[in-house]
Amino acid sequence: MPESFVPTNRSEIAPFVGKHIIYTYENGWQYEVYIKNERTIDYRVHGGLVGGRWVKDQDVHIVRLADGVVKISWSEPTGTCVSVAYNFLENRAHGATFFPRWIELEPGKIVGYQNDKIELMRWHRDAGPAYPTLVIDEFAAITFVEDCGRDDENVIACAPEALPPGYTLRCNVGPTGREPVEP
Ligand code: FER
Repeated sequence: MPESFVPTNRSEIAPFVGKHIIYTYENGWQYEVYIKNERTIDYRVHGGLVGGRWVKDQDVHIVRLADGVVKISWSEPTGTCVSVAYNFLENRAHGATFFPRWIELEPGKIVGYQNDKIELMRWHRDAGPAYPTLVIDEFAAITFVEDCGRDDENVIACAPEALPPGYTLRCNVGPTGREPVEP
């Protein structure tokens, strides 16, 4: 990631900093993200190819696309590249993830807490095979949103499997942006 990246106008992305959200892609893969500050996210993966993966302090690029719409893009130590647009007005997201071939072949290698094995991830990235890239391009429904403020290390602080039952089922927003009706 070039060190030269300057986030668009800090005040432009201020409404998004501190957001903690849970969303599920149409393919069933479920993610949880905390926008920790203008340059950093923490996240957990609750289901899908790499369910059980969790990451703190991923360096990201964050840009405002419109009121309530933000795009976050990054390159991981594994070589995976991700770009996700979150629309908080309609509680929808669209993510494009570009997985190296070695992850498609052996996704288990990136499951677990990445921060304890960053050098190993870089080793796998460089060992490959990198290509052909697996492109996963999906819409997602955002089902939970809260504001946690900036730089809170307690929002994403344990493995997905250590969370209380029902943690990801909490639902406080719907597709129109209003509170959902009781099921
Ligand atoms: C997302 C899509 C993919 C996301 C993270 C990823 C935090 C990362 C995938 C991976 O590295 O395995 O929406 O949100």
